[in-house]
Amino acid sequence: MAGCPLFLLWFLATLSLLSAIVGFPSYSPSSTSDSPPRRRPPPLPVLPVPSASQLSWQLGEMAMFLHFGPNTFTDSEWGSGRVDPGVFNPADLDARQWTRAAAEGGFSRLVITAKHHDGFCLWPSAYTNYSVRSSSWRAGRGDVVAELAAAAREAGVGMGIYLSPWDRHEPCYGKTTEYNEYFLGQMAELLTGYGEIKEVFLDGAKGKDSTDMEYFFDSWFKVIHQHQPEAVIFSDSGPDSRWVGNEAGAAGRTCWSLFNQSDVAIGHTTESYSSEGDPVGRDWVPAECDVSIRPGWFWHSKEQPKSAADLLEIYYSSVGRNCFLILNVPPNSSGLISREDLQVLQEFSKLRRTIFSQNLAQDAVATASSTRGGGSGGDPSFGASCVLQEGIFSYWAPEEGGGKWEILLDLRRPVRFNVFQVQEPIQMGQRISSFHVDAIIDGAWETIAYGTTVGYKRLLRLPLVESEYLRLVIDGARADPLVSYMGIYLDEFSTTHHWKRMRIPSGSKKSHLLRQPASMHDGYQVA
Ligand code: FUL
Repeated sequence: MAGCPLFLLWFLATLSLLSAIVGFPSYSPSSTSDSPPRRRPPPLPVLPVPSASQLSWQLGEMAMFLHFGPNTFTDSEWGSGRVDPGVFNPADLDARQWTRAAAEGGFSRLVITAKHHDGFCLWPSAYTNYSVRSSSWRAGRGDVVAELAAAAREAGVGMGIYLSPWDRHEPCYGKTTEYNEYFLGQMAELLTGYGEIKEVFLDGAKGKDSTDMEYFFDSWFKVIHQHQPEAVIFSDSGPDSRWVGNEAGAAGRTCWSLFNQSDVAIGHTTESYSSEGDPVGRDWVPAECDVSIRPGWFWHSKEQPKSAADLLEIYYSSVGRNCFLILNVPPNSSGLISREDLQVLQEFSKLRRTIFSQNLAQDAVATASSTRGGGSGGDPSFGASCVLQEGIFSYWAPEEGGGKWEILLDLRRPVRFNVFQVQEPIQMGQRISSFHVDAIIDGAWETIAYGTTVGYKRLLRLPLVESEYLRLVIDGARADPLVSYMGIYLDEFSTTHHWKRMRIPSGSKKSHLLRQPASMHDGYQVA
């Protein structure tokens, strides 16, 4: 008050006297009976957390990968870089057919091998003649990247590029400065000439006997983000998404998006670290699972695609384990995705739709051990019922500092299911480190699944269960756990062969656990 002028004191005193006499409304910090209750703000995020582009990438769940180039015409995987560019002649190339397949199949992005290890460029790069310009396709005037970018924009699918650091054609490969300049020059062409690029895929592969070469990854990452701030950069170590450590499309049952980028040198990964992440990692670098629909990455006339059931299996072990799936569907030598691959993609999306389009718990009554905001029932904006709303932006939060974290679902009728889905609001950090799921079986609680991490999405396949009550018990977390979604589903496809062995008591009103061989199920192993 020392510096407060006297007249101001006089003014404030007069004002409060007047307001007492004439009843001016006055502000009081505590709420009165007719003012709305004060909302409790959300809890603090627990670092590290995803960037906005990592978040939208993860919500997109799946990308379609397109391996295409001279290898498609020469029945090879790692082209030598000495193949005549004239071999590249996809007479019926139709990028719209590719983007249609991606959009209809539920893929949020497409990533094309703009340049694979053979050094051939699918766009007319100004820095080399080893490109579409020297091919017979469209009389040397074609640009595959441009056609795909336009079709992807039209179909509302994001566009991504693979630019191989290892280059078996380019003569300056091995000369550090020259090749890094060459690579960045090409990268700039791709990132400035084709609209928005959502992903840049940097492969760590390099043949054993190939020339030594130092890549300036740090400069590359900076330049990529200067040109395309929203692009997710994939490499063995991130910075935005990390290789999962295998090419089978399978993450660890424990899978943290937390990671120490500086502990991993590109080209020198340890599979367990890449596939499981790091519970004490400093960086947010979620895993991306790359796998091909066919045995090879490029199309080969003698190879056949995997089945839709195989892809479903891959979906469970990638997207269902907190990862992003990039599924390669290589166009054939006429420039189209083959009919048999399209067929499998359609079946795969039908399977996912059939299993996941209806949460069998959607009419449940959800209650929790506590809710943030305390009081009677806590703050409804953090209530247990939030876990029945799809997505990650509404979530249940427990009262701070409590040790018991449980969500109970009263399904209000016996429901038969064999898949459990749980999600965390990852924008608040990945927290849960162990959990289990119980159901009332024959009148008593029985544990039907154990899991470790959750992250964006965790799918657990279970023995077939019929129950009216289900509870998620969180046994360990890095901070107060938050849960954004819980779902139960019936998958009659990936377990078809087990159904035959089960006897479902007819006319039974009780809840039952219909046992299946435990080893067949994700959720039955302490993950
Ligand atoms: C590997 C490459 O060598 C394959 O050819 C393919 O591009 C795959 C995605 O990455 O490391």
